[in-house]
Amino acid sequence: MRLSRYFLPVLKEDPKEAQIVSHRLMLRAGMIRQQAAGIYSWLPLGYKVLRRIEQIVHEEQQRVGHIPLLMPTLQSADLWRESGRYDDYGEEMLRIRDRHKRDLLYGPTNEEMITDIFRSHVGSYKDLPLTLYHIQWKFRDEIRPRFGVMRGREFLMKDGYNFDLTKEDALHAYNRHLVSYLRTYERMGLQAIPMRADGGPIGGDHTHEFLVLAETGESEVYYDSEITDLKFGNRRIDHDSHAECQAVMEEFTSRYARTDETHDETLFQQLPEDRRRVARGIEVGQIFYFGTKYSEPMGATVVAPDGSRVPVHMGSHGIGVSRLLGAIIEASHDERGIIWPEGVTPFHVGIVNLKQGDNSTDSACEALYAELRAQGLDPLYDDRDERAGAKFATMDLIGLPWRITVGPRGLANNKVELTNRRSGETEELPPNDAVARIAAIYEPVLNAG
Ligand code: P5A
Repeated sequence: MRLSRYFLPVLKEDPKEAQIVSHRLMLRAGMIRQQAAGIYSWLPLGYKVLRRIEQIVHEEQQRVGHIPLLMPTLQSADLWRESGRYDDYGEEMLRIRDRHKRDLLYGPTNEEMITDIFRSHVGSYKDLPLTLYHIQWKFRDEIRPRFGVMRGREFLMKDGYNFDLTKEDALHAYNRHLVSYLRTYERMGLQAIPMRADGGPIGGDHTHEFLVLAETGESEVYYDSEITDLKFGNRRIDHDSHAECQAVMEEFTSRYARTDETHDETLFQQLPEDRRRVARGIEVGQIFYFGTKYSEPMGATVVAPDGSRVPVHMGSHGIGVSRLLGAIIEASHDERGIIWPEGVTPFHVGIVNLKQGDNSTDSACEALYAELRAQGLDPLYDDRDERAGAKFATMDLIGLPWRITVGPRGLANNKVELTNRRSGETEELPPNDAVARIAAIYEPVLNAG
């Protein structure tokens, strides 16, 4: 993309309404625009990151055999009356009436709808196990929408639902989700720690939240510092193996790590003092096993091997896709702006032309731009007629992990500058080497799916 032709409405001033850094930077970098309290338009740069995050989520879901589908945002109230949640859900649910006076709602989650799909089309244990998921907008009429996309009213969620014959199989699905979430967040450059949590309006007492540690997080968390040494990394796991998934689950959840809802001070005090941590965290996902809470009242049953009809065991599993942008920025920024991890960056590398209009500089930039694209990369070329300082400030603000700076002085020696956004380290090298370097850096990212 050439910046002169892009739509990147950056703000010079700090927006007053933003209380936390991610909200401020998303507004300043022209990523989002608020349309009503907790409701945002996704401007091109924000939309690009949102799509990258969605892509990672899709790839990691499908890696473990989960099947994508798409359910609507509007749902019939009757489904929710069947489960009993229409009255229970309270004011967070946005209720709508259509012209025929039928009650609808803007879905805050989809347990009822997926259970309806299941009961209409699946009748035998032979069709199990089954996990279906989608990435779809949700609406929760939060009392206090705040912090930009972190606590929106309209927000994008990946929600998945498993259907199993037995509790044991459903707990395997739970563990498999935990494994796949660990990998998903790591690909986004995040450490998200599974912590024992509370079932809330979704239900069940077997549930973990995934938290990214950040001072601005809304949840208070208590954990054993050893847990932050755990990495999932590039392990190869057989996702159908109960034992392998169980082992990962135990490794990542056996140390003390709880949100304030389930915190137990007596247990916590048993940790050596130097390992006790009290901090704040951003909840970027949650997994639940709730057994037959929905299948029983809604009649989602299958014929079991012995011929009897039994309600299926279910769980649901959510990732806060739009919230993740805020969480990543909270975890990765400096005073100049965002620092995107390579896995989610909107553009892989920025090209800064220090002397727009100078023939040799322009053509060197054009050649770099073309070669990077030929390598399957997505560069942003700042071809505007602006001062170098302004170009650097924009690149720093929008947070591309790498920048190639091209000017007549360097080109006289066949050199450009390659700068790392995070460390600030700069190296001079021939343009071809810069392309090769960037291609090598992104090779694992482009092949991670
Ligand atoms: C699991 C999937 C559920 O809704 N039903 C389907 C279950 N879980 S949850 O924990 O309530 O939500 C899943 C994730 O969605 C994000 N989230 C939000 N993001 C932005 N703004 C909000 N108001 C909001 N509410 C929830 C969180 O990341 C949460 O973990």
